[in-house]
Amino acid sequence: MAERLLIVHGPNLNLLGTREPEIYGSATLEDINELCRRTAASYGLEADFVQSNHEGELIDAIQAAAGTAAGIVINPAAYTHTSAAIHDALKAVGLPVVEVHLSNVHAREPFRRHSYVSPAANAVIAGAGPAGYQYAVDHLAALLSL
Ligand code: CA2
Repeated sequence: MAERLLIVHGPNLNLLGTREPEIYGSATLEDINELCRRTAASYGLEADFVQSNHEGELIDAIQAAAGTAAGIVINPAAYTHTSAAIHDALKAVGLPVVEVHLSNVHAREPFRRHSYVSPAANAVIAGAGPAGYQYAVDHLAALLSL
């Protein structure tokens, strides 16, 4: 059976492609999921997806990945800057993690420069737009020696 990756999208990312295209571009979340799916398939991996506007639902999905997924790609969105709980969940499952941000969070408001999630991630990609998700899947495949 194919190994699986979990792709986690945080709050408001369901709005991608409909608002603030000058910051987040015109790709929809489904476009990004399709990019992840295709990139994962190129390594013989399958991808599962979750988007939620609720912190607890994201944590439930991360916990459920233990035993079902080989790695996690996560854009925690605004929870990046607030959530010790998402950090703890990622540490608890012990899977390889790549944190992705569409925008360059370091070139924006000062509050976006700090991530609670980064210490729980193997790698962080910011500012590459949707391609960042492709690079994240590529990196997980490398960590999995695929
Ligand atoms: O750059 C990123 O990917 C972010 O994780 C996006 C978050 C933001 O809070 C982080 O600082 C950086 C916001 C996601 C909101 O997405 C929207 C998409 C379309 C319209 C409005 C919001």
